[in-house]
Amino acid sequence: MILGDSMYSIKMRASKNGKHISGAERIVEKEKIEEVVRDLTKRALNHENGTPDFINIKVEKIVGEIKYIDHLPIITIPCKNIKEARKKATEILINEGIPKEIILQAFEIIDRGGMRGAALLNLKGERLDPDKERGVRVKNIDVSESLKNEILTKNLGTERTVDAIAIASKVIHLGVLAELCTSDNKNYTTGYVATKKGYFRITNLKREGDPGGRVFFIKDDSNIKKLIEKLENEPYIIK
Ligand code: PML
Repeated sequence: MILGDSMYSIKMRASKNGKHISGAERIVEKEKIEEVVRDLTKRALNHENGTPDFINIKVEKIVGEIKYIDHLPIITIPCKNIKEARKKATEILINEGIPKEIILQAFEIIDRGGMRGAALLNLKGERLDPDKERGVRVKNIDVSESLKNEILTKNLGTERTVDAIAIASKVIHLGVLAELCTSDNKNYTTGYVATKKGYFRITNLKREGDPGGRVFFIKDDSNIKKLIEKLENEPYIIK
C-alpha cells in the first residue's frame, strides 16, 4: 500500500449519439499524465465500434491510499463455438453456487449490450445497480507495468486482457462472487468468467458483431451501497 499523493487517476469514456463506444482507466504519476491522455484520446478516436461524437477524459489527483493486489491467475479455455463456450462458462459459474436460471438471465443482459458499466445481480435474480441503463462502472484501477508486460510478452492475453484483469481482480477482491463478461468491441469474441479461482478467458463466448456487457454476481447484498462505492472509488493497482 502506498499513499496516492503524487498519483492521478485518468478516466476516458467515449460515445456516439449517446451510445457508449469505449472506456478506459489508468492510474499514473504526474509526469505521465500528458502521454496517457494522448494515448487514451487516440484509443477513443480509433475504436472499431465507430468514431465518437463525445469524448470525456477526466484527470483527478488520488487522495488517500492506493491498494496493490495480486492479479487473478489467467487461464485460457479455447472453445470451438459459442455453444461450447457458454457451456464452459455456465459450468464455472454453477461451481460457485450460482443457479442456472440466474446465469441465463446474465447472458440475456450481456447480449442486449449498450451499458457503460456492469449489471449487479443477486442470486435471486434481482438487479442491484441503481441505474439499470448505465450499470456500475469499476473505476480507479490500473495494472502494473510488469503485469502488462507479462501478459503481452508471454501471450497470456491481449491488450483487452490487460484492461479486464484489472477490473476482474478488483471486483473479486472486494467480495463479488463471480463476473461474466463479453467485450463491447464488436469483433472481439473472447470473453471471460472471473471467480476467486481465476480469470478464465473463454474463446467464442459471443459471435462476431454482437454487443457485449458485464454482470457481477453478488452473494451477500446486505451492504450494496458500500460495495458500489468501493467498486467505483477505491484506488487499486493490480500487480
Ligand atoms: C472488454 O472489452 O472490456 C472485455 C474484454 C474481455 C477480454 C477477454 C480476454 O482476456 O481476452
